[in-house]
Amino acid sequence: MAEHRFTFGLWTVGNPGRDPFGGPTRAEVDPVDSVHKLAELGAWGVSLHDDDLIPMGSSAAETEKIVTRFKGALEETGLGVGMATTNLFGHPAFKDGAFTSNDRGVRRAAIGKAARFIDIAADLNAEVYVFWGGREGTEVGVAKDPRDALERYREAINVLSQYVIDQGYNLRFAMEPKPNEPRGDIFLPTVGHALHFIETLDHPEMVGVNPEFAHETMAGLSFHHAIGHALWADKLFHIDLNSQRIGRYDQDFRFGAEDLKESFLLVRLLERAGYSGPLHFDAHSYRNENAAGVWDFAAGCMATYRALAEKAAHFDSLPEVQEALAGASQPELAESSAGGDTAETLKGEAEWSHLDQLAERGYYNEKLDQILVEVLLGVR
Ligand SMILES: [Mn+2]
Repeated sequence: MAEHRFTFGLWTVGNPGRDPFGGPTRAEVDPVDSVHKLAELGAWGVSLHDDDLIPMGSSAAETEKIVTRFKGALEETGLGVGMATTNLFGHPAFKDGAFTSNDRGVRRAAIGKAARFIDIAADLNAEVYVFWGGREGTEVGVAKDPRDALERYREAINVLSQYVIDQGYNLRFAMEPKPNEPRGDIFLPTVGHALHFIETLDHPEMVGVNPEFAHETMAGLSFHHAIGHALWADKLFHIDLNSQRIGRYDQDFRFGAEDLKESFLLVRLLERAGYSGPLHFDAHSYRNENAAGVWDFAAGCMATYRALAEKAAHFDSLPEVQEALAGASQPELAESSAGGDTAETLKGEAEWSHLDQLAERGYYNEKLDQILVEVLLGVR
């Protein structure tokens, strides 16, 4: 099995347990300590927002000192940077949006803040630069024409793409969709919306998606299908793994903590597709945990992914699975439907006059799903 490149955001293992109803339950963590601890646990790398590493308002000299110390920790441990991103949601100025704020001054500052950290991301050899537009949305629909907001969103990504090209940085962008929270409704709410948005950009080839398990699930959608769509479009540049129950707040639980079956389908798909990008856990430990619990959380994310990858390989190695897949005509879906014939031919009686006969067959779905459940339960 190929080595998995597991990464964790500095904000994930550094999450102090704050929620909308209560303050921190854990102490702040030094990013350098997180790097060392993650290396010890067997992670491949880290990811970070600008503000996770460099407090806002730091001088140029302070910034250089912080970045140098952080790079030292990366060099010492051999950890890489999977992705970097901009915090365009925390500062009160971004309360109406960043790239889509009605205030042009805010929009210009947001692009500038991203460009500043793109320089540092390139210096840290980050593979991907992510855009999660947490504040890009509305509660009051009448206050923003969505067409204008999308045009400004597109403009911001175009200006920043051009900047990366002009600087000669080896950096790709990834858009991260989310349906809502913290805004009532967020622009680019699903993977499908983001995939279309990308096709409208000046440099669509350098922009992909960063789908997150919790975000698609919040919208009641299948994450397995979302990843299938991103892979089919050759746009899966990065992925955010965690877990989530439908209909709840943005839970960001440990990978596999909820919906093991969907997690299994996801891991099986990623493994079969040969996805080789970072496997990033954008999740955090339960608020009632202390520092030790945080590292149980991190180890658990990686252990569950590995276990599901093994389960997926085991599932596909079972003769009864191959038999049931054949019974389901699953391989036949990879064959061309028309096979060179035209619709003119297909409208001939020979092709559709036997629909009653075709209706009689079953598709082995009960058998397949039961085997999957038994594999997950460890009884097969
Ligand atoms: Mn995320």
